[in-house]
Amino acid sequence: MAKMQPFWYFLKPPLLKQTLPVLNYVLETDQWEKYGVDPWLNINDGDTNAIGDHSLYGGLIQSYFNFSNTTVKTPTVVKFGITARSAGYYGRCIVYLWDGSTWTAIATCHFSDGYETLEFNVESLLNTQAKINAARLKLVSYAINYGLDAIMVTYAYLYVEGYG
Ligand SMILES: [Ca+2]
Repeated sequence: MAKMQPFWYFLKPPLLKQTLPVLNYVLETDQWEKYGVDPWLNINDGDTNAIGDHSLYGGLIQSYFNFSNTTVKTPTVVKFGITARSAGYYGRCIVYLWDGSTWTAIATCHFSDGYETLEFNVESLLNTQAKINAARLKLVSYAINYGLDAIMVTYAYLYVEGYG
């Protein structure tokens, strides 16, 4: 027997929720340490496949990463997530996202011991399906305590809610 749906079910498409992990890496500026297999940030697997910076002054650039595509045509919530840990006093990096035409610094991340995930709302930047699907990620390490700050990053993704 067919499942009955309320009348309003047919008026509004279902809300889609999609996690779009890093898909691949395009070599542009390659300055971070690499551990494991390219593209390192596609799976949340700790130090196994990760990138890091233990350099004295930070400022190292790793770009760029592409994300998986979304089928959401009308995004309502778009977040960027990054999973990293300190490998020293603090782990710090600046996150840049490409929207198809420009790079924007969306956050300076601070990580302590042990992997944790930080999320940032980016729907003001990535406000269309085209921009989400054009998005690229660039990470720049950032050290305040010279010689003490160090970072390991293992996972990055976009999270999208909206209607197809
Ligand atoms: Ca990883």
